[in-house]
Amino acid sequence: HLAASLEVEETYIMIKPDGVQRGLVGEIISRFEKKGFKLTGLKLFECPKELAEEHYKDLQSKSFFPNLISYITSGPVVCMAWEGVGVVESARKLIGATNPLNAMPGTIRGDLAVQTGRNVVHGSDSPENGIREIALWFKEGELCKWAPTIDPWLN
Ligand code: 3AN
Repeated sequence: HLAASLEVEETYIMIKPDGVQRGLVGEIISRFEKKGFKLTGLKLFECPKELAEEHYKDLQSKSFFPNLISYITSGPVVCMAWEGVGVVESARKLIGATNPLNAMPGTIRGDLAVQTGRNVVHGSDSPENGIREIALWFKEGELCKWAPTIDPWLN
């Protein structure tokens, strides 16, 4: 397994409809904030079927594909872009294994989910997919490439 990258990367994180409906939005966002990554995009969004199919196009041939698409489009999702050093692999660690029964306690799926088909959150699996997915889910003008401006003494 590759060591965590020292590059500043971007990753696409999405809270799936079960995470929104179970009231886990704040809890999940908080984990990425507390880790120290920078939020650069955030919206609540009802995903059209075509977009879900494009996002998961590599899984098109899988038997669970139709169920996956109806799950993702069953209610609003929270779309997020996060930036930071090694953020892609680090976010995958915070999220935990695809099957929540295999996800370690302390991870989002390990703490908050039971089923693969209801695993509350998505995270890009490579820096290339991070860039691809952020471009797919966000329009130009929806992302904020900000730097801190608050006097640190105020904190
Ligand atoms: P991950 O989300 O951990 O990157 P992927 O990319 O292998 O996992 O799968 C994408 C999504 O497809 C998963 N988050 C899950 O919702 C769904 N999925 C994957 N494998 C299965 C499966 N065996 N049965 C049902 N859904 C699955």
